[in-house]
Amino acid sequence: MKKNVWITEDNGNLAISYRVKETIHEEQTDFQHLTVVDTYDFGRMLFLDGFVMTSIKDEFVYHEMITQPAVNTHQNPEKVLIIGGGDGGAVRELVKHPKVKQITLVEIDGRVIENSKKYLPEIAASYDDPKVTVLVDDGIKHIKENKNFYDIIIIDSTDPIGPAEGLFSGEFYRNVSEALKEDGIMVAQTESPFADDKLIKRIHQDLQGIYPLVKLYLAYIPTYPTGMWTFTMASKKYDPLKVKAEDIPELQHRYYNKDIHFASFVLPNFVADIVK
Ligand code: SPD
Repeated sequence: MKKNVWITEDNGNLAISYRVKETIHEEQTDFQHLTVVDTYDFGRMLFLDGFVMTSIKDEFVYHEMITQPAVNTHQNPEKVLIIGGGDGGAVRELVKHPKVKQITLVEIDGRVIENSKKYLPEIAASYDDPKVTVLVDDGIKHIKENKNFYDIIIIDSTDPIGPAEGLFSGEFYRNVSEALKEDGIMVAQTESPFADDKLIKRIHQDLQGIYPLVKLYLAYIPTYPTGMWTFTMASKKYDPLKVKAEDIPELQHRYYNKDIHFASFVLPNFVADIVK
């Protein structure tokens, strides 16, 4: 007989449950509670403090969309920094890009990296690539210590509570801008337009005070509550909508392509209203 065990992400007013085949691993790290489960519908899933971080079934959407629009907008995206992203999905996507030469991942919780390598090898697939340097350190501190160095900075954070709260602040975004070169681009995951409209608006306004070009874009991620998810790109020079489609390399992507590059910046009216 099949077991009837469920794991639930409970946001207070909204809860989403997944039926579990097997609990693979559970531990309290120095920073958060980490759980890896195998689920019937989404395969293995990583939860941090009870919130879904990634699933084998839909992770490609998030990891392609937090990396590819920026690397295909920047004309020379050689040095890329990822803050967070310890599961390795963003690393895997950046390694694919021929123009990216050096990827630095700064993850505060080394246990996320170790457990992802062990239990989510499809996602943590590129840590051994020679382009990749991993630092287990505080991303906020790393940003303050590096000035005018990176072409792209990707903020692949958890939700804005707990260890990641500081990664959503105006002060942090200003420091990110100083860590970028004069033509740099920053991308952050910025939550759901249904659940987090005030946060998205505040982030947008903060970034507009720092960068000449700020654009919100969308992707569809079933395991992130409400399904519709936003990313915010802030750029010192390059406009993602002025990219030539023929310059976007045909890499092995399951979600991102030349049309999605432009279409993801087309916003439904209610989303456009959040950032107008
Ligand atoms: N509510 C989910 C937000 C999580 C965003 N980051 C996930 C990390 C995947 N690399």
